[in-house]
Amino acid sequence: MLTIWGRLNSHNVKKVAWLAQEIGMPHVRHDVGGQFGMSDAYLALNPNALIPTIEDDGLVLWESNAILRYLAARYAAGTALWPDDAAARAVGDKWMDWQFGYAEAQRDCFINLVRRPPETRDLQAIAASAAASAAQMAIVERALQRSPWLSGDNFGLGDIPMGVYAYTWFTLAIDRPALPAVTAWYERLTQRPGYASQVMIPLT
Ligand SMILES: N[C@@H](CCC(=O)N[C@@H](CS)C(=O)NCC(=O)O)C(=O)O
Repeated sequence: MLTIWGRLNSHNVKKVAWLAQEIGMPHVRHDVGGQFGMSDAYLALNPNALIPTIEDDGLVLWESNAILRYLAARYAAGTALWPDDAAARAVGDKWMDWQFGYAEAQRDCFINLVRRPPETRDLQAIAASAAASAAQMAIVERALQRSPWLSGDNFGLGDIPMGVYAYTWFTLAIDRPALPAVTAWYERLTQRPGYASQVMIPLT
């Protein structure tokens, strides 16, 4: 059975737990990282001292997006999650790498508003981060005006990383410009059981 190590209030762990639900893969998840710490046994699996890590059929793997690609290729090949056609896969694939840049833009909002007590928050950093996130989301908006999903005509792997960050964006107490296509996409995501159970949890 698939094993996932990582606390669920981590963006990168959410991606993997959500995909496991989309594929319908039974799995066990162990809380690691953040307030749960990391044992020597865990660090032997992942020398980066980061989460998530998985073990599947003898394979130990870290890097969340590599995990998504592995699980989809192995367990969902030929479906919209992992189309046979390389060009069709690439449509969503680019958004997976693009998300890491987005995460940088949103980072100061998240750290200050979620991880720090109010008296130590850097309001300038929050404002700059909110503006940077909005500029990035405007790029997502233009893509979603052309197709309903970041992966194209169907929900796919490319929707998962940014889908996780969209929940944070819509949940944080920050100024957000009106982005109708992003909002409609987000509302469709909230209807997916795996998103509701693995992503829409308290940010803290
Ligand atoms: N590129 C890595 C980044 C992993 C990462 O930064 N994970 C964060 C949580 S989202 C982490 O491990 N933080 C330390 C901790 O939780 O103790 C991936 O995508 O898996």
